[in-house]
Amino acid sequence: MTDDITGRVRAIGAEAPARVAAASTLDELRAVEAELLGKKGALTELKKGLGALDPDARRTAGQAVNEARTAVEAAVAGRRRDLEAEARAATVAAERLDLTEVVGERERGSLHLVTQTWDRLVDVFVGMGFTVAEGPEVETDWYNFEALNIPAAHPARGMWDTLYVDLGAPETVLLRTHTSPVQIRVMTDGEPPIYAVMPGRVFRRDTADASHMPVFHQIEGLVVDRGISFADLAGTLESFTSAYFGGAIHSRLRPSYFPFTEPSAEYDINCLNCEGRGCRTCAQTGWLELGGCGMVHPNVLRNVGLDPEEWTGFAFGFGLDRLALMRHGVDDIREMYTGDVRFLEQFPA
Ligand code: FA5
Repeated sequence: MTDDITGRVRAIGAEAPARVAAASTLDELRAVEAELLGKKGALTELKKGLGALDPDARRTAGQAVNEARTAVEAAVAGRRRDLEAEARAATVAAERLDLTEVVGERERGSLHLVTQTWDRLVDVFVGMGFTVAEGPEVETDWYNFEALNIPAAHPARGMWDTLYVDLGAPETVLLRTHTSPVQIRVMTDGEPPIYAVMPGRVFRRDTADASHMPVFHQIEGLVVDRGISFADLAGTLESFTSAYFGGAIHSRLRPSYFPFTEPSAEYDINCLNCEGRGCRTCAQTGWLELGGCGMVHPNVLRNVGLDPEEWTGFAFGFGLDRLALMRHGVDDIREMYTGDVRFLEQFPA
């Protein structure tokens, strides 16, 4: 009986390290511990049988139980340490933040050079007290031509090679050839005094070259007030030029003809790409035409119901893309429309 209990206790003690080592999680370890040492565990059960033994046998068996218990407890404690360390290492690995990782800068696009120029021009004119208006790109013959003192069959229509839209009666709807129709809309929608600029996209059957595109942009200006003279126009253009280009710049007003202004002029600046010496941007002339201008024709004022005896005004229309060319030293307008990122990246904004 003694040998039986002592033998079984020793057997438990001998097997214990292997069973404990086989526990691969803390839960499994707890289960093994309960099976061996718990209230209903194997060693506890065996210990209960000690009371029935004679004193010598009880001592031997009791000692064996204590030794086995100590051995099991040591094995469990050792395994628990290992498993807890493993669990901690797993948590640390799972929650690890790599603070040395370099997150690359986000690639951001930028505004196109034409948009930047548009915004800048608007800023300059708003700074001079102008408001901003826009009109539609598809216009009627009335706004683009008739109201601007260019009746049907007038030879001046040849100044603008027009793209017509196949809508309504033939040649009544078109892609606007200039931003001047917005003058008519502004005068029809509001009352003088008017101080407005009107940027927008325009369309012509022009062949692309270093200074021409079939689709390009203009910024129109219109002032209608009492007592406005050509000197006001010249002074406004002067202030605009120095505000936009900064520094000393040579400009000139060259007599010209537009049906909707009288007198009319072309506004040229000294080509900045060749400093007036002559290059392909200015077709070797040393001057680049930026736009037309003049005093609003009395017929235009009458067409929108204004009395030319009471109101006078001036108007101008600049090539927005050409302003961008000059300001940024670009020698070919087509560069702006090829979508070449290497070109566009030079103008971040
Ligand atoms: C006009 O379009 C008139 N509406 C301007 C005007 C407004 C005169 C108000 C008087 C009063 P013009 O056709 O010259 O004018 O064009 C004006 C400017 O647009 C030109 O000086 C030039 O800078 C620009 N431009 C004209 N055609 C092209 C083109 N194909 N590509 C790029 N820019 C152009």
